Amino acid sequence: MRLEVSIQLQVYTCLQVFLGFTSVTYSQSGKLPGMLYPRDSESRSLRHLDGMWNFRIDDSPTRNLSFEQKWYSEPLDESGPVIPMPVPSSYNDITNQKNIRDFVGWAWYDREFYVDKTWAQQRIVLRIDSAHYNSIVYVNGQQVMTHEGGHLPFEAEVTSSVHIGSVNRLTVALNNTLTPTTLPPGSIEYKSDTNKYPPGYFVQNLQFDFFNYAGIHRHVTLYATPKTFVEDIGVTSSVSGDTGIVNYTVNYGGQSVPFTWKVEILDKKGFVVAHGNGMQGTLTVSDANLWWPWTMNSTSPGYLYTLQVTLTTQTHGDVDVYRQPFGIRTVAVTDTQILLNNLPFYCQGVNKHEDSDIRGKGLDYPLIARDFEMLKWLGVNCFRTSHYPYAEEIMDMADRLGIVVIDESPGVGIQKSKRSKRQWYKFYKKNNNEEKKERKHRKRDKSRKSKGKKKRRLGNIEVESTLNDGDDNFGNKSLAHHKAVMSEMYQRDKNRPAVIFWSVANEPATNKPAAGPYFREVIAHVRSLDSTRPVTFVCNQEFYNDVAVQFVDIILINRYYAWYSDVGHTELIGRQLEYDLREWHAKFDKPIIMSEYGSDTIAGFHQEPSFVFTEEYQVEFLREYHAVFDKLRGEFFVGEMPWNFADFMTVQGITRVVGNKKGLLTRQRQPKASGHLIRDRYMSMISGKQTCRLR
Ligand code: GCB
Repeated sequence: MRLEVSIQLQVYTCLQVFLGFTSVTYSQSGKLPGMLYPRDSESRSLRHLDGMWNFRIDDSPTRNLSFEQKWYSEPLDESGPVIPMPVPSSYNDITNQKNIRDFVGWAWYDREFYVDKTWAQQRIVLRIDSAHYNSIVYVNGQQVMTHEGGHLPFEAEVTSSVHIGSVNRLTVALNNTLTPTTLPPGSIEYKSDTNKYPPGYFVQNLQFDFFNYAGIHRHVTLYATPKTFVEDIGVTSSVSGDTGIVNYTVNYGGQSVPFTWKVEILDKKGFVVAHGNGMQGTLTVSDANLWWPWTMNSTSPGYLYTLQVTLTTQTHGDVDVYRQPFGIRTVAVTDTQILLNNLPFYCQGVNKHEDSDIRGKGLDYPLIARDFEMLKWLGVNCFRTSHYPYAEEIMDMADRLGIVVIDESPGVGIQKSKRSKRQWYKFYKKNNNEEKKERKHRKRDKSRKSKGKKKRRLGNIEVESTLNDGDDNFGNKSLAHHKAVMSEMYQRDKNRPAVIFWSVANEPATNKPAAGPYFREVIAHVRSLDSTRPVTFVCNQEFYNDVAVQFVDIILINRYYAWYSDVGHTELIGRQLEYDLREWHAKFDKPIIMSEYGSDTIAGFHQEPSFVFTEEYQVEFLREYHAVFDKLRGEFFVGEMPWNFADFMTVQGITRVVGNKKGLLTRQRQPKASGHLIRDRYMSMISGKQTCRLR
């Protein structure tokens, strides 16, 4: 379902120059820099800069005062009042102030830190695991990096920016404004009727159904490596009989001096089981322990090996050691099945969100532990990172516990395309000769185009108030950014055995012609990065109007029969769903996962016979879907993922009662009746060995 929501704020337009964010810096060869997770070793040290930072929003009417006054050039508490703000966390739900909760624009953070003097001869790197959305980072008043997009890490070498022996200041400016070309896209809408709104009044329109939490969401880390260092590691695997075949590539960064590589595979106990010494190679592990989901191997699920990479420079005697966990496993899809290590895998799934009370989307270890506890309690063997990449600490747990992940990009709500309508009518004309319609549309198009010429800026960000060719959600700018985000995601998660599919988007408007070339290109880009994992997106269109499912390996469909249509009529679910799924399979001949289905349920609401929003309705609703799943499972149906694992926050709106309540669990992670239903179902699948393999 598509939802448009607004946050109301009062601002004036801003005339500053657009800052020109780059999401990532490519090397001259066009290759993405490595994005190895900061780990300590005998050659590397790290320090999290988490804690209480100083914080202030720039709520000036232009949202640009902070740059005019150069807040980054001195401690934040000298340019104005500050409040303490925890890192990592979203800032929205920390205070009791509406203007902070609903803020749109630049929010400023700073803190002081010292650098260990033993790091003096090292290369020092600053990494932010996720900050939403646009970031500008300063060390001691000097800009050291910018990044566009939340949910993914970015880093820069800061060796020459930090002082050793005196205090350093780290300042981060963050802007959560979403525009038609951000990922996810959104728009700023100015309200011009001065009888109703003060001058400069605007709303932020979102095209997705979760709160647009902002802040420094994950760790901020300072780490040190040798000057010549292990820059990147890539591992892929295949299996031949009992032998694991491991292909690796390693790369170095920093000074180009003569060096040697040592590459070793360690098993769980730390024994070397294979070794090599080139920048790339193939190693074999006899009698390999494969990586299995916990439902397919109860004794040793999620088996991880370590690729221990040692780089030794001959002249400097410098050594860098990096240990990369990985798994040995294969993934494939046929026209009716998902195969893990050549055996059929059925996804007993859920969708999730990074979301909790107070923290918003902030990383929180107790929450992560509780979530995995409840995933296991539910019998879940698979989740989707709806609708953006999750924290690396969450992904680590999935790798370790043997829970499969469909890794989804922040491409949620790619829907608006002015061009697409024109193309649609052209298409119509060609096929149905509906010239009249096309002429009418062209007229409307012209008037919109002239309106669209006026572009506005808000706090230095270009916020297109109307959609124009080239800067709509399917335009070239969006496409280039989407591809860059997929590259960043791939760089971060490529070595994770838990990740079995890439999902490039959720519910894009793939009924519009513009979506065809757009998704063909995004998906081809992902395939060019990774030939080992199937690629997909999550679709909510119809089998007869979709233009992009033809490009995917496996179909993921969202459906809300008896909720957003025929509300209350659970008796229609079976008929409508079975027809629908069979048509998709008949047309595309690919396996299908039901990637969302669910109904809002307020914990503690009861009514018999069932009524919408009650626990009885949710249980009855899910059961109707399950009956169809059970019927199609032996055919082409390969997984189910209720929406959602837990209740989560959205913006205020008359269709949401303090957030989306489709959780099997409450936002505090306690089960509703539906949680018990899913647990019974998934546990009986495990013990009944239905389409899962138990060892
Ligand atoms: C959907 C979206 C999800 C929403 C859900 C709902 O189709 O993918 O983001 O939260 O529906 O509850 O409406």
